[in-house]
Amino acid sequence: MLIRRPADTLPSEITPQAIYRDRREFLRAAGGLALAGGLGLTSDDVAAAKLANTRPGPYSTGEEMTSYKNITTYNNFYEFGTDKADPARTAGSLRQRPWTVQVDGLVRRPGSYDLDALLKLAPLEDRIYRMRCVEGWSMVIPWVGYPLHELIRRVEPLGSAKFVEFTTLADRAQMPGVHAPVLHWPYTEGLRLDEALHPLTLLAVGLYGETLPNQNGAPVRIVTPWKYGFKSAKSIVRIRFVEAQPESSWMRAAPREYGFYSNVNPDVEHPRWSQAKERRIGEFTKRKTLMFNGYGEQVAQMYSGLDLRKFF
Ligand SMILES: Nc1nc2c(c(=O)[nH]1)N[C@H]1C(S)=C(S)[C@@H](COP(=O)(O)O)O[C@H]1N2
Ligand SMILES: [Mo]
Repeated sequence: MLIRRPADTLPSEITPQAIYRDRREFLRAAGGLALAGGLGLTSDDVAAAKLANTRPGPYSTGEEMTSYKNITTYNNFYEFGTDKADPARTAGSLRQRPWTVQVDGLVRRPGSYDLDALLKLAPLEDRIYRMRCVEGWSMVIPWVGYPLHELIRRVEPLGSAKFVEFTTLADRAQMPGVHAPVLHWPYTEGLRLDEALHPLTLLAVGLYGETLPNQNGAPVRIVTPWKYGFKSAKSIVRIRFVEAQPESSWMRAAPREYGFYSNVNPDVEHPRWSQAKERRIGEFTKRKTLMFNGYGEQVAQMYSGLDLRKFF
């Protein structure tokens, strides 16, 4: 077990000036919604105004974004209840600060890193991603964050590290859903190291130009847009580098239904339903689900030679 030391800060020479400027802009945006109440604007008005100031980063889709309201009231976050409406109602009890992320396992610079220090590691970008839940619905979400590789590179994984495991907060005092035995707590997820290093994989801290609402995984989460939503672990507290493929909470709960890879794949049906189509939240006609959620050009080469029916 690692002991938290004050020395667990990442070197300051890796923090260029530009990052501080970006961060100031981000924090200014985060005050926007509070102001909106006074002006009588709806949160969607404010979100639209904010987006006028955002510069969609690489890989952003030009598709219409899901409304702020839908993104923040239709959630899967079982630590706050299993109904889609539960997290928006009950996640107010989550305390976003202080927040530390423990980095350990097969890594040269393990430590307990303060989230505010992690926020300064790289410029925050706006990334508009398609997201697909294994349940058959999808959204387009404008995330704020930076590629996870920015963090991974700086903590220097050892050559023996092949996978990354994410552990999320499981605090009964703050999370009413953790009392229910619906999953094995804490919620854990994992990626192969090359997936975690892929430029699409985000360490996300906001959406619609704002800090993350609690129900969306505040204060920091993973986003892997070519995989089913459950791979995008919310409210993470630990990143562990390991040699063997880790077992995620969903694999443990239902190994026949949820594999480690969980790449969006319209050709591999879930044992209880087809994955060929999806309903974009806010729309009525179903859409065809795209291989790798439409990110095949970016990610398919990572799986060449892998039988995607076996490694689902
Ligand atoms: N800790 C934690 N992370 C989680 C979940 C959860 O229950 N607990 N649900 C997952 C699922 S199934 C989905 S679809 C996405 C939903 O993210 P969103 O509510 O921000 O759209 O979060 C994922 N991350
Ligand atoms: Mo999901």
